[in-house]
Amino acid sequence: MDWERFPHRRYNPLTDEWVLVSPQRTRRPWAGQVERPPAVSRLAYDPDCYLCPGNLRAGGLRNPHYEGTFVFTNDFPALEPDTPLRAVEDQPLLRACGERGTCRVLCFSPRHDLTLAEMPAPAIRKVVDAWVEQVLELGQEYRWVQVFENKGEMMGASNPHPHGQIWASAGLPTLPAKEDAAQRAYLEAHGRPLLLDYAELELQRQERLVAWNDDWLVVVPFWAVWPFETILLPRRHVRHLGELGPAERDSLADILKRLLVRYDNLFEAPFPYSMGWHGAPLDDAHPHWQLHAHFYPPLLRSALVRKFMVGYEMLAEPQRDLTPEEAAVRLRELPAQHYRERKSVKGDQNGPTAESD
Ligand code: H2U
Ligand code: ZN
Repeated sequence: MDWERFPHRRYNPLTDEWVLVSPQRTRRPWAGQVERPPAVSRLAYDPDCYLCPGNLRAGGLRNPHYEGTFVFTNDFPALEPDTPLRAVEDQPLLRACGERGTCRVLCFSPRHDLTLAEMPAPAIRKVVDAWVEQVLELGQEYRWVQVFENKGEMMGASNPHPHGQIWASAGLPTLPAKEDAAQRAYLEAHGRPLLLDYAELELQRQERLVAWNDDWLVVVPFWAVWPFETILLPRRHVRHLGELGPAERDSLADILKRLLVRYDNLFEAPFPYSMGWHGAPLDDAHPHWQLHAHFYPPLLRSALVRKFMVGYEMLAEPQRDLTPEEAAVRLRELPAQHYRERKSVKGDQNGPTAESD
């Protein structure tokens, strides 16, 4: 079958879901919503930012004068450690259960104006170390530790200061539970972890590769839903972030930089996304699990035109026009140097990323 020309459905073996791909539609005209260009902060320190060193947060606590990364308990947590775990299940149609957990915020850098993409690799390595520490620490008490970053106004991030979040919970949330079941079934059927087989296949085929180094690869997954969605995979069997050795943490910083620079270069604008880590729960061995990170960017055609998950997607199933193979080629062929670095060399600070108001 000629994937490039005909509508078809692709299977996501990690979640047991399908996506409709309609490559024949990529040339349809667009007259829909155009977003405002994202504002780029040029301030290294913002006295009004609740994440900058030394500043006061909502709730009255003051940040220390931190120099690398900084972690604090979210002042408005979605989960709390002392919630009773009672379940209400006497009516099968009205089920609920208490959930216990905690939420933390992780500042990636004291610099208000940087993003992960623009941080030097050794500074990104410090963020990797913070992720590892948080997973190992919170994994002692909680079954699931969700490390994630919402980047950009378009994704609802409340503040341009580079930061991510960590939510830990006693129970396994819906999406990790699906991935857990699929990976368990695959190991039972094939004797190897699903995503280890998948990484090998993608390294052989090379059609969907975006970036790679000795320990990691990034691909637009065969079953991607978002136009420029990617998955970051280790090349050996690694169950969770806590299993990464020092060299692998360095090479992780390297691959993150390669990916995020390409993302920013795609539309020469700060690239919004939600990303997060999925790894084995820390309560047991879980040999079926393979560590991976998902990147879900909302942009479609430019820094101003986003994809909406509406209509058919809310009611039937996700759909995309651009094929994952086309998206991978576009990302792979972008320059490895960040566009802002290139432009500052030329002395040009204007363009689509300039402050919008
Ligand atoms: P975003 O990653 O979506 O920008 O969210 C940042 C978090 O920071 C958000 O969960 C928390 C919010 O509850 N926050 C604090 O903990 N203290 C503050 O002073 C403001 C925001
Ligand atoms: Zn700040």
